Amino acid sequence: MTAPAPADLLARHTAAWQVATHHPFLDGVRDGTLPRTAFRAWLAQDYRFVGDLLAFQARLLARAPRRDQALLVGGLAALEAELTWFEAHAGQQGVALSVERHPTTAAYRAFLVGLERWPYAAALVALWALERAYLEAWRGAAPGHPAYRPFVERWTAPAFATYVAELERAAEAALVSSERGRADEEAFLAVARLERAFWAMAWAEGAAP
Ligand code: HMH
Repeated sequence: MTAPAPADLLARHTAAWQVATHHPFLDGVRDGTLPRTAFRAWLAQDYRFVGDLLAFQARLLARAPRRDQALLVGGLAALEAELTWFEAHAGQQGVALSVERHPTTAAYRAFLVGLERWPYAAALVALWALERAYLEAWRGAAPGHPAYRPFVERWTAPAFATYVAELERAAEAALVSSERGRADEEAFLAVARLERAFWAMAWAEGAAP
């Protein structure tokens, strides 16, 4: 049996993927009606997430085959730069970044930490899926209300789309050379669920008194 390409996972789970990449939060980014508190909550929590993602990607790099090292190193450098970018925007908007992880952010981190024990191919599928989710989510919010445009532009930039496409190719190659299990599909579905939960978390924070 041939291993499924990452694109097959998208095709097989359109409903889960749809709700992972579409949310009233993103509609609010597009039309400017997003409650400021929701945006500020997202900014602080996504900063924590990106820090956790950087650590995950470093662990993934440590066990990557030679052919994927350049791609993962490039991604790591981009994540480190992204933390600086978050710090600049948070500073401008007076958002404190030294917040505790929300339970949803903590659950995402626990999943990323646990991926260390999953096959390399499945962990790479997870990385591709979570980056692809952001590409699609923010594309759906484009061009975005002026207040949020730098954020929309960050994850709709051609360079980011290229990175996501390269991750997809790498994941496809890893799947071909891995033993066929269900781990890749499980990883994909877990990412879809966690992405959905992340938008819901930020949105709920906006509704909080
Ligand atoms: C929750 N998913 C979440 N945050 C991000 N910054 C990305 C994916 C893309 O890096």
